[in-house]
Amino acid sequence: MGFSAKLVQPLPLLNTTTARRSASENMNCASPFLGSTHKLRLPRPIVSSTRTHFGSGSGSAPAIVAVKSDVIKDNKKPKSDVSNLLITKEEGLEVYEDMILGRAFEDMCAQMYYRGKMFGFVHLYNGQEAVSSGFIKLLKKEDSVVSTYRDHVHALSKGVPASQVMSELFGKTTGCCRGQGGSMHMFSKEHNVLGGFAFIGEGIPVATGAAFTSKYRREVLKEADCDHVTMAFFGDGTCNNGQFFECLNMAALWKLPIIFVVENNLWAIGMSHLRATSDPQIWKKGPAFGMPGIHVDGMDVLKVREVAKEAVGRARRGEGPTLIECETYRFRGHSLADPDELRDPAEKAHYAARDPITSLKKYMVDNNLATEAELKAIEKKIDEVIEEAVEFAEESPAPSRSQLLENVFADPKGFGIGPDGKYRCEDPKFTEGTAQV
Ligand SMILES: Cc1ncc(C[n+]2csc(CCOP(=O)(O)OP(=O)(O)O)c2C)c(N)n1
Ligand SMILES: [Mg+2]
Repeated sequence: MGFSAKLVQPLPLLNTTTARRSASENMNCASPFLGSTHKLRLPRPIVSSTRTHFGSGSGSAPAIVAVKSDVIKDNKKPKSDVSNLLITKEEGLEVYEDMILGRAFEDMCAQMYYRGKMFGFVHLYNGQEAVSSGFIKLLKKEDSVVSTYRDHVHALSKGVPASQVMSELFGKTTGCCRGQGGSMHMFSKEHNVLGGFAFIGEGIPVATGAAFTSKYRREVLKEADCDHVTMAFFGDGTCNNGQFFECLNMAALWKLPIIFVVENNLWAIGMSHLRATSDPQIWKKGPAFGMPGIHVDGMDVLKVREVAKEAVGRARRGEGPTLIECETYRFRGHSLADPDELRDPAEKAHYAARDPITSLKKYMVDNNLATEAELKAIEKKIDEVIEEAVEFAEESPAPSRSQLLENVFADPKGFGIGPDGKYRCEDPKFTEGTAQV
């Protein structure tokens, strides 16, 4: 069927030598792959000639691709002409509040984890807030989000109350999964958060299935107003997993209303992205499957939001999927159990200076979209929300013992649902005392 993937602004390929260097070594080289080569600049209105172009989705040429990293040309202060601004005051305040919520929530998680209030692995999202807020705040309640084990902030952006997320982390019954999921398995039917997933890549087929549901409802069940969109979030390391490729194929084949959001934070635990993948430019996998592939500076919420808007519109109109690679960075170790000794301090400092919250704040204040006092008031409000979430989690009851075996359908150790349909346990050593449930 001969579509032509047109590269509007091609990125030069990294040569092999470059690809073998660590991310930090690449910081000062000319690789356009690492947005780190760009200094933090004030966002300005998008210049039309450098806009990201999406395919129209009609006809047989869906994959027009561009790289969205160079739209800001200089350091001049933008004019305060409201019509030129990238965001309205109301939207800016909403996004700012969401980013502050994500950051403050995660900081509190670290404190609570080290005080022994949380169990198992806890992966924090500090530094990546522009991605969650830039994408998810554009969604409707009916739209779905699928996350990974780094999932608290995605759930918060989608509207799951901080108290429910915190309580889940404390393993309490008032958590969004009644305390049974924990940090890596945030789920909320009400908010269409279809899961955190501990296995990498595991959520991508779930998201593809959710997007298929929307299409099926619209086209087969004739629910004309079903224009629901699904967003799947996952990391750079996950893009080397087969499920990713299978789902790109199906989503493109069936023109599913899905957005594949790669949070490329340059590392998969202690493995540099540049050492782990044959072609580090993940966005290029989009056109390989016949869908647009976009690279965006994931430390700039305004740029993220702009590409997200186009992709959401495209999905809602039934024009199919989009792959968006957001170049971002996590400010903490892989998990709270990770001493984070592998990454170069210079690399960490470089990205710390590009804090997405600081740059949105600067944009809002410089453009008279908000005063320092207004933003301070938001920060104060969120501090209270977080304090209340901790109190709520602290005071909530722990699950009863009987909950332990709920939803357990089989287990080789001999507990689960027996032939009589009742819970059984044949290994008292393993589940100590639960045999009476
Ligand atoms: C199927 C599977 N294999 C291996 C792991 C172990 N593992 C946990 S996190 C991770 C790295 C994932 O990195 P990335 O996708 O970049 O996400 P990030 O942690 O950077 O957000 C790996 C390999 C796993 N969870 N699941
Ligand atoms: Mg990663």
